[in-house]
Amino acid sequence: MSPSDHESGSLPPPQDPARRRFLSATAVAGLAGAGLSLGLAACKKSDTAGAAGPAVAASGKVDYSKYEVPPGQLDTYYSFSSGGHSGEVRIYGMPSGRLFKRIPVFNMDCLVGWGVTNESKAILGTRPDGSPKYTTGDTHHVHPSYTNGTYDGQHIFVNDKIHGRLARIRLDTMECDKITELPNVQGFHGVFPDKRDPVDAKINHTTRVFCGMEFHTPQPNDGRDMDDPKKYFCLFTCVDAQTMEPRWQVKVDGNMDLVATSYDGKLACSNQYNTEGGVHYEDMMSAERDSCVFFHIARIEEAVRQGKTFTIGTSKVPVVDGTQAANSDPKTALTCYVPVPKNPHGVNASPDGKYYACSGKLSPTATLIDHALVLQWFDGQLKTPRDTVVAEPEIGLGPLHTAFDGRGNAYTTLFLDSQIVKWNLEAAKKAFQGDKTAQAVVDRIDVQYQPGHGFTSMGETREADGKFFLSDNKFSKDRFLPVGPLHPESSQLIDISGDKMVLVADHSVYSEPHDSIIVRRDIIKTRQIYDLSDFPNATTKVQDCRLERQGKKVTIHLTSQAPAYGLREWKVKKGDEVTIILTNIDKVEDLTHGFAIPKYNINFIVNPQETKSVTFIADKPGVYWCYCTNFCHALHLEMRSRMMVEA
Ligand code: RUQ
Ligand code: CUA
Ligand code: CA
Repeated sequence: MSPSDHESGSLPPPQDPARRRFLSATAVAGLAGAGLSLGLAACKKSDTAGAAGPAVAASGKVDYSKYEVPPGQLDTYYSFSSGGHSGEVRIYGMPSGRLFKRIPVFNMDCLVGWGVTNESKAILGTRPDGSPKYTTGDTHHVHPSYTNGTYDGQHIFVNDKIHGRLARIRLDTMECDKITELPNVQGFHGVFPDKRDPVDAKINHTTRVFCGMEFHTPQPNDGRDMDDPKKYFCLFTCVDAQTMEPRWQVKVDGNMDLVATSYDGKLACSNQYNTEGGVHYEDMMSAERDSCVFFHIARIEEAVRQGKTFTIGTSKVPVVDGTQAANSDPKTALTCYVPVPKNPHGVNASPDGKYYACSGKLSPTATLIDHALVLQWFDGQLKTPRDTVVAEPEIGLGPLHTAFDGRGNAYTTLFLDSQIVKWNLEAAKKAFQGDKTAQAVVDRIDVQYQPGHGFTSMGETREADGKFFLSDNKFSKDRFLPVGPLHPESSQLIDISGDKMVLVADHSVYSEPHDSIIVRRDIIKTRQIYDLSDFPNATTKVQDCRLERQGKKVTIHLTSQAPAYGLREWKVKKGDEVTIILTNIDKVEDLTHGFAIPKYNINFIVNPQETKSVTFIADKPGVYWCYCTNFCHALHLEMRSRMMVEA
């Protein structure tokens, strides 16, 4: 594709109604460039109606002070956001947009020592030499555990797209406690926990996490069959939320992108943009329609129980066949492939549990699929899977993700139009039934620029409160002080409580958040200090600090208590394998100490009543000052121990 391809306008100019047709195959070929040129054009302030933001409010004026959080006051919501290719998860306050914390998950982090301490390496997984197995990650989708259809404050699950891993974060400490690598999965993108058990009606909380697979590969992917398209397929994985072990997988036609689950626990679904099974991107756009594939969880678990399974390569995880050929009879089918316009993106469940909205991406539409009708299809009561579609409004160009306000409206991000479009579900259904007076789209607002995900406060729960929408935009040119070629992204807060959406704040964010969730603050109950009894290797008293030697293995049992470590110095020999176990015996909330050893690549922190350890080979003779990195006391700079390594 030459630059002139998109210059010459494979897409008509803005506001031309012809834009609101399906993108033709030729337009699609220029999509990436076209999207970009639209974005950059939109970035020139003079061109952009409403770029000044809130001037578009119905009243013509916005009282921004309403959305400020004054000094000393607390936010109403937490926002948990993925960090994209930073590999982390972030916590913000809403509506202030204050960044509270960055939780290292798949990345290294030398502030907390993630990837440095033995405890974090045990979670990350290691290579034979003890180093972390992977040090890169790509987090996209954060979703908390549920009870009774709303967040229960227990855990957050987040995917790693690169290496096919699922991580769990404890919400009491806001730390990752488990990482699972999914077998035979590449491009693990969509993830969603179930909201109740499909088999045991008494279990009304999350027990499974469902994981899509975006990149189809030969199975097994060990170098054979690389040129045989029939050997390529994708797997949908169910992970046990408690043990974090994969329970089962489903072989699927086409690929999977985003994932959503039903409120009754019966169904999970995923949008598919490559039902063609193409390996080049033109091939992935050749069909007029792709699918949203639904999984009948109880039937799959029954098939697994009956052993109607196979395994792939060295993996022991049972796999069932969810391909269309193997599931032609609805009454026994494990899967239902609902046709939707080509190359859809996000799929989101409405808070009333009735619908799934699948965004068109290359089609200017959203497809509304009725949950009850999907169940009817599985009961053999419908002619075709397409009969489950109850609306397909035209909403704008490049629809990606949809959020809900709990009042019957959906809010979809339009990547190419740089807008959020608000549409009414019932009106969209009426229009689909032929009612010419029904208007699905009720409002639009410009965002700056090119939104990816958007989310509403509590919007993925039964308690959707319809107060805020957050638009995570991929471009921010001109919105913030320039900081060099890598721009921040913008996360824009929109008040959706009235009929018209009102832009109320621009927050800059470091690249590259994808998904976030906005959680009411009363749901989150954190610990403020750790419990020493949770750490069997803790050193609880200064008097117990000591050096133990067994051959060449040396263990230093150490405490920190402002402003000193429990040992002022110790001596080891060159070649010793040294393990330092450090317990912070300070009980005061917020009193964290650090521990760094120059030239030994050791850097981590211990929070009040926490224990962490590091292991290294003392291969460099000399004096090394182990020092506190976390400002803790007036004598923080003096808080050091002298490590002497004898030649
Ligand atoms: S997907 S916008 Cu993971 Cu849309 Cu990022
Ligand atoms: Cu301890 Cu600074
Ligand atoms: Ca396609």
